Amino acid sequence: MKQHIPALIRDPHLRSIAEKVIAAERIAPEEGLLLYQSHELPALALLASLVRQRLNGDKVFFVRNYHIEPTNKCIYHCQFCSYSEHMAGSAWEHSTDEMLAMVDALDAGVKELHITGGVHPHHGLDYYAGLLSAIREHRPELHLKAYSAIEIVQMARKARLSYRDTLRVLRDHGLGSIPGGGAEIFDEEVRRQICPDKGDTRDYLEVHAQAHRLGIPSNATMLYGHVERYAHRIDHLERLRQLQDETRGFNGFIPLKFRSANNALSHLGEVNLMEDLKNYAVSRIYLDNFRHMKAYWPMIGKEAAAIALSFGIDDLDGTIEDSTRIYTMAGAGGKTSMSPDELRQMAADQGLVAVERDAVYNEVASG
Ligand code: V47
Ligand code: SF4
Repeated sequence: MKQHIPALIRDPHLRSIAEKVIAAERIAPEEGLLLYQSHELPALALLASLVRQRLNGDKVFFVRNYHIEPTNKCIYHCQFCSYSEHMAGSAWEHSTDEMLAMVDALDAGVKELHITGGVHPHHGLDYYAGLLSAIREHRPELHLKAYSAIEIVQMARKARLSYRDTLRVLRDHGLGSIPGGGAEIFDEEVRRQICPDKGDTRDYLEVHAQAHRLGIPSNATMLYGHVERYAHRIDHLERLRQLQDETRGFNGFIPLKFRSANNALSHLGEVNLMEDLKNYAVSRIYLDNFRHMKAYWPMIGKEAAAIALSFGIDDLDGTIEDSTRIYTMAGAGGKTSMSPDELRQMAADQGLVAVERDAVYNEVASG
C-alpha cells in the first residue's frame, strides 16, 4: 500500500518528500515547510499514519489522570492566556489541604497527577517540593507529572540553585516527570509578541535537557495558530528534534491550538480544523524521534481528537477529571472528562485499539 502513496500526490515536491518518509528517512527543515504549505491533506494524513503505525502499530494510548491547577496567580502576562488572574479578573489559590482532599477523593485506578498552574509571586522551591511530598505521602502510587519548565525556572532563581540542583530536589520529593507547558513558540521575536516577560527558549530547553540527564522524562508542547508563521513552527520542531537526538528524554509532543476567548489576542480568532489536522500530520512526520504524539482533547474537542487519530496521533492523553481551567477559560467547551470506555470506542471507530498506559507509557493490564 505505502508504495502507492506517491502516485496519489499531485505536487512533485511533495511526492519526493513522501518517498523519503516511506523510506524512513529524516526530512529537512525546508521539506517540513513544504509540507505545511501543501494543500494535499489526504497525502499528509497517509504519511503521518505511516509514521504513527511504524512507531506504535494500531495502539492508541490513554492514561487515567487528574489535573490540579494550584493557582491562577502569576507573575507573567502572556498575551494568549485567559486563565491567569490578570485576564480572569480575580485571583484564586488552593490550599495544600484542599489539594490533598482532591487527591484523597481520586479513584484507585488513577495513575497520573498533572500539576501545573500560574507562576506564583511568593511561593518557592520549598513550597513546591513540600506539595509533592505531601501528595506522595497520601497516595504513594501516583505518578507526579508536575511543574512546567517556566515554573521550575522561577523556583531555581528564587532558591539560587542551578536547574540541575532544583530538579534534584524536586525529584527527591516525588517528581516523576515534567509536563510540556511553557514552550509556546521558540522563535524569540514571536515570543516577544506573545509572552514578552516569560522565561526564554534557552531556559525552557535547558530545564528539559537537565531533567533528561537526571533520568526525569518530559513532554514538549507547541502553541500554534496565533501570530506565528509556518517557518516558526518548523524552527520549533527542529529545536525539539535536535534536543531529542541528544537526550532521548521526551516521551511525547503535544500541539496546543490557540483558543481565543477572553485573552489579549482574542482579535486573532482561531485556525480551523483543517489547519489543526495539517499541524498534527506535519509534526508527526517531522518529529521522527518522538515516539508519541498527543491530541489534548479538552482543548480541541472530542470529535476533532477522534479525527486526529488519522493524522498521526497515537495518544489521547487521558480521562482528565474536571479540573482544567486553562482551556475552558479560553473558550474550549464541553465536559472535561472521558471514561475509559469512551476512549476505547473512539479508537475502535478508527480501526485502532485503545491501550491504557501509565504515566511513562508502560501498558496497564485492562481490568
Ligand atoms: O504553556 C495557555 C497553553 C499550556 C492557552 O505535558 C493555551 O502532558 C491554547 O502544557 N489557548 C499549559 N493554549 C498546558 C500544557 C499541557 C497540556 C496538556 C498536556 C500536557 C502534558 C501539557 O497551555 C501553556 C500554553 O501553551 N495555553 N493559554 C490558550 N488560550
Ligand atoms: Fe502565567 Fe502560564 Fe498564563 Fe503565562 S500562560 S500568564 S505563565 S499562567
